[in-house]
Amino acid sequence: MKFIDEVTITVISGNGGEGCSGMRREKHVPLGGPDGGDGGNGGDVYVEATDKLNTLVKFRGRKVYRAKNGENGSGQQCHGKYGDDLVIEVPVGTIVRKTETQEVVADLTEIGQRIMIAEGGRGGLGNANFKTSTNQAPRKVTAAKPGEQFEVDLELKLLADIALIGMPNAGKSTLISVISAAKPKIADYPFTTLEPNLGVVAYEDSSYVVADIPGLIEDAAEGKGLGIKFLKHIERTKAFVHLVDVSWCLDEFEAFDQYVTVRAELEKYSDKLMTKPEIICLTKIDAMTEEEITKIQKFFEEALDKRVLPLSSVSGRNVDIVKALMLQSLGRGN
Ligand SMILES: Nc1nc2c(ncn2[C@@H]2O[C@H](COP(=O)(O)OP(=O)(O)OP(=O)(O)O)[C@@H](O)[C@H]2O)c(=O)[nH]1
Ligand SMILES: [Mg+2]
Repeated sequence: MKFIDEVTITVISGNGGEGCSGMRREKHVPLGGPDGGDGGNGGDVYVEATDKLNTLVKFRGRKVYRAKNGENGSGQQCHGKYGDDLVIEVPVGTIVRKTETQEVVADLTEIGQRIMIAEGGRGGLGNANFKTSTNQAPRKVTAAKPGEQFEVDLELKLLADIALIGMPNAGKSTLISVISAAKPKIADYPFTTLEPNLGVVAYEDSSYVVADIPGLIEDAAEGKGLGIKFLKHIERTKAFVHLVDVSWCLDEFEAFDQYVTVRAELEKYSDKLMTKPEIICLTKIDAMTEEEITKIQKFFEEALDKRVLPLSSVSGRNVDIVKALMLQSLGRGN
């Protein structure tokens, strides 16, 4: 069971630039004196909480995050440029720990909160700093400090955006296993899933969290089956995908009856559940003829006056469309 999104990345702050050891050389000025400028400081690495992300999926690709090095100082007391800082955007709710010690270095709870996790190395001082009354021509510079490099673990507790609902055996766990990295138990008997499974779905440039919950049966709202506990989970999600296994049904009435049973339980539990966006999928259509599929689909669409999607997690038919519709139901798709 996975309720937590975790990823490890490497952060590297910038090295400080070297201080310069230089002497002023001008025509007609025999002893020009020291004029070496300081090296610039290396860039710092920050993490910043944003509401534009809700998972850590984007960190699965890129693992190394590096701020820029400071530039070296030069003659004529020119100071090196400071290295640019690096700001890593992470979802609100992310906790950052140093991998080695597990020390928490940032716990980001508010949008815009920004915390430095790796400090850039200081630039070295140029020799212009060391001129004294007794030493008019020092060669001395201080060494530039290197940046820091270490691994951090990012951890985000996931809250599901969308719940997969339906009767036991409808194919909920199978669907989450094909759209995310979740590996729930799947079996040909009811109540295989005893606790919700969460999966992160990456679709186009977005991602969202889907919960596969235990099957709902008649009187679930009164605690039957696995009961009320999981309706609470559903309450916090923004939308549902309602899976109806129509592959074994003798006719469209039997198929529709399953849908109505589950909706009735949602309604008994709370009116609020009824107003959430719902994507309806007729599952396991790989085991049906086109004729059977169309007949049941038409019946649902006419009864409900909305689009109903035939789906097969096994053949993959319409799986991408469901992913796109889920994103849309969150107000984030096209
Ligand atoms: N032919 C076919 N079988 C499927 C499909 N999706 C799921 N199944 C099968 O249906 C059975 C139930 O699938 P699950 O994914 O465990 O169903 P569930 O809705 O999670 O069931 P519970 O956890 O008991 O509520 C398994 O034997 C799956 O292999 C599909 O698209 N086509
Ligand atoms: Mg299941």
